[in-house]
Amino acid sequence: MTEQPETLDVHATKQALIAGAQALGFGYLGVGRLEIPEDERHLLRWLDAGFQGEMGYMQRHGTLRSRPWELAPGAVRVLSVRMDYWPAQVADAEAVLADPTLGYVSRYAVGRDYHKIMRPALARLAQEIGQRIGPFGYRVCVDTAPVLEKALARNAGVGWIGKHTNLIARDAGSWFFLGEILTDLPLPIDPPATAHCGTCQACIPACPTGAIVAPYQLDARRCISYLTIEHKSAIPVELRSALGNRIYGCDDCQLVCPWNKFAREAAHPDFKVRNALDATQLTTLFGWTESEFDERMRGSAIYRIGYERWSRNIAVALGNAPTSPEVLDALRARLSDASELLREHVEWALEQHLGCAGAER
Ligand code: B12
Ligand code: SF4
Ligand code: SF4
Repeated sequence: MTEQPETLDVHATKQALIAGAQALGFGYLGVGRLEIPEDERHLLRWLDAGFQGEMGYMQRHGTLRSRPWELAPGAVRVLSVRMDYWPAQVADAEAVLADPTLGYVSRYAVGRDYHKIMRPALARLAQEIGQRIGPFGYRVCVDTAPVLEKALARNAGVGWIGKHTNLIARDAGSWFFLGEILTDLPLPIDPPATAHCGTCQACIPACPTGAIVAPYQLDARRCISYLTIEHKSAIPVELRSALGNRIYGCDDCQLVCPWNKFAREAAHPDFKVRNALDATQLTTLFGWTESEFDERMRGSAIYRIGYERWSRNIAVALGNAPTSPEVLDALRARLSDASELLREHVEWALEQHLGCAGAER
């Protein structure tokens, strides 16, 4: 990272960053220290328990995630931002979850891929500050960078880590993404956020698969978000019914959180629903060809999981749907799919409707 001029007005620079972040659509920008030793201990215990499942990158990065100065040498502060994503005019989440003929897509993913929105906005913020104060050292991170984003955001006053393990802000709930700029600017820090779950435990029994094994502890291997997005192989049979109609991600633990009555709608227009993904018949989605998937999902976070995993997820939801000629036809149409992974899920789904010999009928 670069040397700072001794004349740097850190207070004015911080104010410029806050104003710049707001103008770029961020809901909040806070400044925090980088040290998170207690979170490092929790991370190591989480990895020891094997909660990361197939997410090999979590194991591989180890303590790099809790020592951001190793990722960005010279960094002394984190500028942590929040961007609200709850889309305006989205179909009612509870109503979609209650209709097993529809697919439920997590509300963060019904619009444009958030990485494509947040990364350029953070890079622009850093450039604008550079134009004001001259060159400075920084690294922009959004999601995929190996840092404990929630712990850093808590340090910077953005919010606290709830018992469901998502970050919550008192005035904005938890429907937001996080991003950071690690920097060598010695800016004045904000006080870390205090915790406000209190005696509430609503999210724990609300989890369809029992993934929140204790307050603040998530066994990702059971989490529907992990199973439908990160997990590449077969979805464990014993968890398939619990997935219900959730075909990409899961929002249940946040839907019951009382703090989400303070949540704000997305300011950024790119989070608006695309391709009616907030409430579409499962049979329609399952009928998409690979090129239709590519064409419709390009630019969406869903594109990242690819057609095979997307189809696998929908097959499970169709197995959980009420039996109907449309559901059976949709499943049978893909019984001889080229993907062995998909064929096995389609056979399982048909078995749910027709019994053990279902796949042969
Ligand atoms: C891996 C990952 C996942 C995994 C694992 C989730 C998890 N809780 O770790 C899976 C695939 C399941 C997942 C799911 C989701 N994710 Co995710 N995910 C990540 C990622 C890449 C790393 C998270 C991580 O480091 N986990 C490691 C473990 C150790 O951390 P942890 O569970 O958070 O544990 C912390 C505390 O709970 C506490 N702790 C742990 N054990 C204990 C024990 C005790 C006794 C105590 C007191 C505390 C404590 O300390 C730990 C360290 O701070 C981050 C991006 C990033 N780079 O940070 C996004 C991120 C956390 N995900 C995000 C989102 C939006 C989601 C989903 C909501 C998406 C969805 N709707 O489907 C779900 C939410 C599921 C849930 N209930 O958490 C957002 C969260 C935004 C927010 N408001 O918090 C992030 C920050 C991405 C982003 N840039 O916006 N995710
Ligand atoms: S996202 Fe869904 S499956 Fe994962 S912990 Fe929350 S409620 Fe459970
Ligand atoms: S539902 Fe209750 S316990 Fe869970 S995160 Fe929200 S406030 Fe905390």
